[in-house]
Amino acid sequence: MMRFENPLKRVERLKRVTARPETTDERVPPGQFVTDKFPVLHYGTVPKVNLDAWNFRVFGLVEEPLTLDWLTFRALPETTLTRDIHCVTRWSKLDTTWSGVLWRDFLRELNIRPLPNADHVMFHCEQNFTTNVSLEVLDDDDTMFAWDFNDQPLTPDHGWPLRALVPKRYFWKSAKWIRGVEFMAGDRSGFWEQNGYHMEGDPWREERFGW
Ligand SMILES: Nc1nc2c(c(=O)[nH]1)N[C@H]1C(S)=C(S)[C@@H](COP(=O)(O)O)O[C@H]1N2
Ligand SMILES: [Mo]
Repeated sequence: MMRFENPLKRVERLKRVTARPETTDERVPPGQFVTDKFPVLHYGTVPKVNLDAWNFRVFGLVEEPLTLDWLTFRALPETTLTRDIHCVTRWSKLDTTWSGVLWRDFLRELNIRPLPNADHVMFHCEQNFTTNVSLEVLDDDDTMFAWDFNDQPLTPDHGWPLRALVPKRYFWKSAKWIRGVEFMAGDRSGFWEQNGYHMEGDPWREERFGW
């Protein structure tokens, strides 16, 4: 629906959207409404991904940069969890179930050691989409790289073969078609953040826009 919209125009339009009725449900952050649908939102087109050529890069401020192929990545220990997701365009979806590798398991299993000055990451995706997240936010028990939704592989439009899941942030930080993580000293804005979205994006504080 808004796939091809200029991001700057999109932000302007979203700022004009009048507030919808708020719910008192304690699971629903302010200014959000609940939907049972699973909208598809992204900038650009759905990439065609070839698993044989797919890789995942761990780079930037880490002791040993790595490149993983799909089978190696997919063999990481799997966890399934159910969380609510909150999109900055005001829909929330409750009890979504994801399987993949937890961020903490990913670091431990691959012995990824960020350098002492690393405090943020940039997620890098197909077609140059990026989004930034702090290591503090990632260091949680429900952040993951997900390959299944409701026990089925992700569909292409929801990020197949792999997406990030950062459920305590607005859903734009849950990067689809992810291909790498870059460790950084200090924060840097990703794609939507450069186009006006907030650097943190905490739905409970309504951190929608950066200005
Ligand atoms: N690679 C990539 N990931 C992305 C985006 C994008 O444009 N490209 N959009 C984000 C935004 S703004 C949202 S709301 C969610 C939407 O995820 P969904 O399509 O699975 O609902 O994906 C996020 N991840
Ligand atoms: Mo979004």
